[in-house]
Amino acid sequence: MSGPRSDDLQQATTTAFPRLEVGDRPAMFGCFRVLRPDGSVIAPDAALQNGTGVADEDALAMLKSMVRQRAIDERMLGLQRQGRIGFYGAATGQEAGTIAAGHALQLRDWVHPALREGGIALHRGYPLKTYLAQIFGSADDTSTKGRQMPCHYGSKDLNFVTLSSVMATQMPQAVGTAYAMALRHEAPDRPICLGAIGDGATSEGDFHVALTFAGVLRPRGLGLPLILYVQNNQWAISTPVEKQTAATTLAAKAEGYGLVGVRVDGNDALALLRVMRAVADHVRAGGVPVLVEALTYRVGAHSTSDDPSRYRDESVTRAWAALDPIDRLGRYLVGRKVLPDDGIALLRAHYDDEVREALAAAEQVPPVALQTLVEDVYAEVPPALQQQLLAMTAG
Ligand SMILES: Cc1ncc(C[n+]2csc(CCOP(=O)(O)OP(=O)(O)O)c2C)c(N)n1
Ligand SMILES: [Mg+2]
Repeated sequence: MSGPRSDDLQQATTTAFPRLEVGDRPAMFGCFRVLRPDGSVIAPDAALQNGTGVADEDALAMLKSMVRQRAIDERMLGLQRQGRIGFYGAATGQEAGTIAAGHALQLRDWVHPALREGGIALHRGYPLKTYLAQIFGSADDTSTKGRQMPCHYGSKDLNFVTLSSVMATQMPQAVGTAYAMALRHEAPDRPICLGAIGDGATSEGDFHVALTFAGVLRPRGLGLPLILYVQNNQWAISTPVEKQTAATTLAAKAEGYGLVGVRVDGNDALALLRVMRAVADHVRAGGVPVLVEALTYRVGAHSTSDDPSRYRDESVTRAWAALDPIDRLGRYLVGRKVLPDDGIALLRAHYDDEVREALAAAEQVPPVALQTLVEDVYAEVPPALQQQLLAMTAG
């Protein structure tokens, strides 16, 4: 039994999507795009639902999560500036890249996130209360028990694996998860795994190790159910993507490992959903793994520890900010009369209220109990650790 061939996907995606810059080059050099920045559809296709291939309820569900994520991110940045939390990495301007990728997955699928994919967990149902508790390291942090930096969410229930701060380590792990799914489940209906990474981390050895194994592991003669998902926001802290690679695109790297590469406008939620759904179907059914490059821009700082005005031209940032993914999808939905003219503002007010209430409750929760520091490693806490704990609590 064999799965779809890689060129089936190329065929499907190149014919189904209007592209940003195509010529006669394959999809990994072009860039799929459905919406213009003003929310109009570039090339409505009468054969597709709504001319875009995306149902209104899907577009609206994505928009809600995107607005919610921005409301959370902006509040968290404010908290860090006030000294109430230690660190935060926002996904501002990348909400489409995060939420649309998550929306294309099924709940039984797996996610190995990078720093900016916390919104996928929220979109899958990770409670805001737990999200905030992870950031605070409070007693409600049931996922990481206060032992991880903020933004390292994890949820067994949601198949959302806690990221390690060491860049790119999640990619070989994602290959392993996909391999396990391929061994345990029958195509064409296998749970799939999304491994997410930033452009900068594609320079890490782990990324290339992952691509090698993604190509050569073929259990049952099929490709792994794996999407390697690069959010190319064009910066790795202060290093621009041009200094990470001389390749024409990051998607092009797929070819060298026997994988399929696809590039998509990372600020266009509809294009992303279309591409990610096509890709998910392809790898679920047994096709070779796909490297998806979502082209976007980090309009904010790298994290709360960074000041980008010191190393980049912020007029470029403003140009990208004008391509905002929330405004674009919002205008599309206003145009379709799914959303009133002030729909985004109404949603934002709603989520600001939600965040304010959740935060007020989260800040009342005490820190994780000290004794948990010595738990979970040994079946019985060894005497030396017991003594150290005693010394800490007595002090
Ligand atoms: C192995 C390793 N080297 C360096 C760092 C420090 N570091 C954290 S994030 C980051 C840049 C990440 O850039 P990118 O992969 O483009 O993701 P983005 O932050 O832009 O989403 C660096 C250098 C790290 N965490 N791990
Ligand atoms: Mg980056």
